[in-house]
Amino acid sequence: MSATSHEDPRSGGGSALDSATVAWTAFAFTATLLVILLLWVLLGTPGAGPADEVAEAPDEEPAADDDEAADDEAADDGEAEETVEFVADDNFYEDLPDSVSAGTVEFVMDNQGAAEHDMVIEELGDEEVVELTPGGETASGTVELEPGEYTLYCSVPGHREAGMEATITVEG
Ligand SMILES: [Cu+2]
Repeated sequence: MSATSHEDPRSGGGSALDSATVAWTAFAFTATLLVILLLWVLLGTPGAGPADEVAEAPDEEPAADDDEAADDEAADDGEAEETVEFVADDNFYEDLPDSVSAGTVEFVMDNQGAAEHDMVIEELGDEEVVELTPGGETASGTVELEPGEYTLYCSVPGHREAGMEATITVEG
């Protein structure tokens, strides 16, 4: 009983003290947070400018590197001086030019037929310049051509005889 009566004022006083302490602590904590926030904003904002510039710079450099890499790949492929786009169908070629310039020539074949077709150049040891390509697909091949007359044909049995043959002049 007496212990309880002694404790009540203490715990009451203790609670009042605790409330004041909690209030002060909360104020100090909030003030500290505000100061930290203020410092973060003041220091962070000037830092954001250079940070953005630094972030943007690498974005531009890799893009330039990619372009150079693409150019290098094209160079590795021979970087055709001339591109000849033509159509293969069942069973004939269309849109093949009568002549091209000597050098590296890329042949792009659009197979609009139903059957498979390729494009071989007889004078290059029957080299298959454009691989066997299913109907509806496009394929290409690059070849080095010296001046002269060349015969292009499809190596699928029966196709050359059916009309898949063309003559092209390579001019020096
Ligand atoms: Cu063919």
